[in-house]
Amino acid sequence: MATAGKVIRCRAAVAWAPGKPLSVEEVEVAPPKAGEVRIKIVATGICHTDDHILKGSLPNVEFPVIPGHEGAGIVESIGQGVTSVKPGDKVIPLCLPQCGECSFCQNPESNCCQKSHFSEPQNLLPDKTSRFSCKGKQIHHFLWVSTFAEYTVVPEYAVAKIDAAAPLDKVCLFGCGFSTGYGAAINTAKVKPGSTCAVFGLGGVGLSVVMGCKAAGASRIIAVDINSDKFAKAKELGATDCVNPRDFKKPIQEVLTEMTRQGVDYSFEAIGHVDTMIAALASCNMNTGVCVMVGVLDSEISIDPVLLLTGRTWKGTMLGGWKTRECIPKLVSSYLERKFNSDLLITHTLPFAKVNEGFELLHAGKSIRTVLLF
Ligand code: COD
Ligand code: ZN
Repeated sequence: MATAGKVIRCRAAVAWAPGKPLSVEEVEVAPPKAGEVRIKIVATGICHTDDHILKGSLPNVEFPVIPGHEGAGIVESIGQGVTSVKPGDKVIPLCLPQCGECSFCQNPESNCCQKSHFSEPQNLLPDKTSRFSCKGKQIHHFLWVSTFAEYTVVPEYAVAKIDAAAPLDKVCLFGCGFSTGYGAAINTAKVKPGSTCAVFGLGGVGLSVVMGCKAAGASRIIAVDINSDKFAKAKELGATDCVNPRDFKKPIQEVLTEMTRQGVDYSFEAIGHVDTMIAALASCNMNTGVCVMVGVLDSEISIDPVLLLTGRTWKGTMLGGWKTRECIPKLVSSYLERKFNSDLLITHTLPFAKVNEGFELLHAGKSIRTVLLF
């Protein structure tokens, strides 16, 4: 490849400081070092988590930074010792790696690789340097993936090789939103056939939970959102009932408990607010209910312990519980076999230069997923 071993100058969206819109800049992307892969990003989705970065509400993010974590691309070049991918391969960069060696990776029940940001920051690559610079300044990586860049450099164990037939402008969603939501239902909650589910928040992540509940055979799926415009899509994807908490005077947990007599079997929170986390927990069956929190809070939460004392299970999920390098390619294959239609989550496709327009659509509640194309 003509570019291998050389610095590449290309476009990227840089967040220079919290509270400022993204700025599309020309950046330099250094070649991959040993154990790293340089990827030409072809498409990237906009997830609400990227918006949390711009607002400065995610902990452990360092500015200036190139956000984006829902991308798909093609390997441009590889560093020394890389064996699992080669230039030309289609790949998805993984914001949750799978090193395959740590005790979590070796545990069949776990997907929380110890190389993830819970153990070490992913603002710089593992050798503690950045491959990005702009106007003479070092730019930070985000969760190692930084998909709002035309080229990005990622450790090999955070790259999943996918089927060469995969359409990158569609399967980019598997880097976060679809995998997180779908897996929260299938892997984390382990939704059983015939069960009743409630999903709080009908963004790209919550609607993927709806799809997961449906695929697992749930017989009733109650979709909850304060934006009723989301209900048509929720029904199309499998919701049987749609509820807007603003249509009721009483708390939504009481509404759901009345609708289902004893509360739902599984509830999911895909918003990231304290009140909806507590409402989701209180909405599931007091004894056998399972509540999965998918959203992340920027504050602490306090609950009445009786909510758990009676037997409820309260869980979290990381990227839907998938062992990423191993399972994301399988999910892509299932997509190619048309086992589900995640394309329905994509409401807008924009050229990369319009990245800030994509965020405006998210703020206005008009988009589910906007996919940016380079
Ligand atoms: N009650 C009901 N619905 C609400 C409420 C409320 N009080 N407030 C907002 N909503 C709805 C909105 O109308 C919207 O439809 C939906 O909730 C949220 O959707 P989006 O499109 O804004 O968000 P998503 O689906 O892209 O992302 C949601 C997350 C919860 C994943 C995200 O915000 C988050 O918390 N991210 C951090 C967690 C994380 O790291 N997850 C894995 C990688 S992203
Ligand atoms: Zn995300």
